[in-house]
Amino acid sequence: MGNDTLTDRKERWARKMSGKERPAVRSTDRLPPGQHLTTGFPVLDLGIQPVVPLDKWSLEIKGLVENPVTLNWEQFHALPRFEDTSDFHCVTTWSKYDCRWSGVAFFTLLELVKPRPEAKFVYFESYDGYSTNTALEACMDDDVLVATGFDGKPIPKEHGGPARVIVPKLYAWKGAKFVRSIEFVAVDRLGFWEVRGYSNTADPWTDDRFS
Ligand SMILES: Nc1nc2c(c(=O)[nH]1)N[C@H]1C(S)=C(S)[C@@H](COP(=O)(O)O)O[C@H]1N2
Ligand SMILES: [Mo]
Repeated sequence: MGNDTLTDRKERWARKMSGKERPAVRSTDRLPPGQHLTTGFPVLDLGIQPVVPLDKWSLEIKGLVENPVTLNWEQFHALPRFEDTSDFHCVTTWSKYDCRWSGVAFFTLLELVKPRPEAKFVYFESYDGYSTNTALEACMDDDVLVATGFDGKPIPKEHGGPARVIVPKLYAWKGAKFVRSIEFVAVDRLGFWEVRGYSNTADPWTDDRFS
């Protein structure tokens, strides 16, 4: 399937679904409303899985911070390591429990770059041209990380290796696979799916899928 086809279809679907009113009732179940459990690990992307050799990889952290940095693979791995197990919820209705991610906690990156008080949002860009955005507050949760490992092994390319962002409490499109840069901004800037009708807040527990 071509790249356009997949993106166009998902976009049409988002438009269709956005017309429907949904009550914002917070689920108390582990499985958010409208989701079903999957045991496999589906791959969702734009049809491009960029090959980024580790000696060419870098993560740029920039914008409204005291200490902007560009980390190479070695420098990134010199940061304190973090491991966390979380559930994964894709807006296309599948959820996967108990994903064991390892990498660097987002709060470690915050300590390193020191966002200025004006920074209220975060904008992520990826090696495949993808982008997404979150409120800074959403990234300050203790389960948010830039992951390089899944289930004790390096993240396979199809799941966003060398490094991807994981924001477990939001729908999974808020976590950039193949992440390349993280920018702290004062004014929210919509990412790839956010400009195409997906919710900006993306809370699985209130079925908050479309804007
Ligand atoms: N760079 C990039 N990150 C991305 C995407 C993408 O297309 N490109 N898709 C998002 C979506 S919609 C989902 S559900 C998850 C899918 O992750 P997976 O392929 O590991 O299941 O990655 C998110 N991050
Ligand atoms: Mo998704």
